[in-house]
Amino acid sequence: MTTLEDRIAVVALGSNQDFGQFSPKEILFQAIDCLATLGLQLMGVSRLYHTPCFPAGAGPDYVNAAAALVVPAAMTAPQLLAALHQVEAQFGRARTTRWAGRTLDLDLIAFGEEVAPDLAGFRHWQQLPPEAQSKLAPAELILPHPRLQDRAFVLVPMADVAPDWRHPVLGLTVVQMLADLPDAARVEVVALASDASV
Ligand code: PH2
Ligand code: MG
Ligand code: MG
Repeated sequence: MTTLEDRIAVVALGSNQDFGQFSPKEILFQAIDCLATLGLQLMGVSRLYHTPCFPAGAGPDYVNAAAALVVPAAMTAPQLLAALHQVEAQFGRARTTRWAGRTLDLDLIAFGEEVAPDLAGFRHWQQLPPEAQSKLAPAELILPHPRLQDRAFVLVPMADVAPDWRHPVLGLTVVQMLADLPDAARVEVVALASDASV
């Protein structure tokens, strides 16, 4: 049952590497089914998108998507993250180097209005200069995801499932953050045909 205390979380899904016989597109469909078995109610699943790897040239193109989940009131963000890591592991995800190709990446983008670890910690990572962004990765969970507003491969799918979610620090909705990106970034994120072909 959904209660008033339940929160909406947004998970970004990505894959740019086959897992056994499964293609990135098939992996994402299966991962979405898995999320539904975690005791999380799926509110919405975006279309699947073909996106160029970021940083450019660092690996094969990705398939990206987003899911909006109803999180039970008793579940914390770290608990949800641990559940996402379990699903990643089921799809052969090895946590090696930061920009390694990935069979399945499940990123916790937003957890209701939560700002973590706190406002100062969030701002530190959100305002990190671009040179440092490629070298440093936070050891702890930062919410909302500190690069959410920069990435068309996150915002375009998220606009399918939570267009009106408002960033608790930046004060902008998903639609507004997307409008602030250059056209060139948005048009690189291309919806896959919704038929069953892979
Ligand atoms: N994820 C990354 C690194 N680069 N590029 C695209 N297009 N999509 C991703 O999901 C992605 C990426 C790290 O998780
Ligand atoms: Mg990621
Ligand atoms: Mg990740």
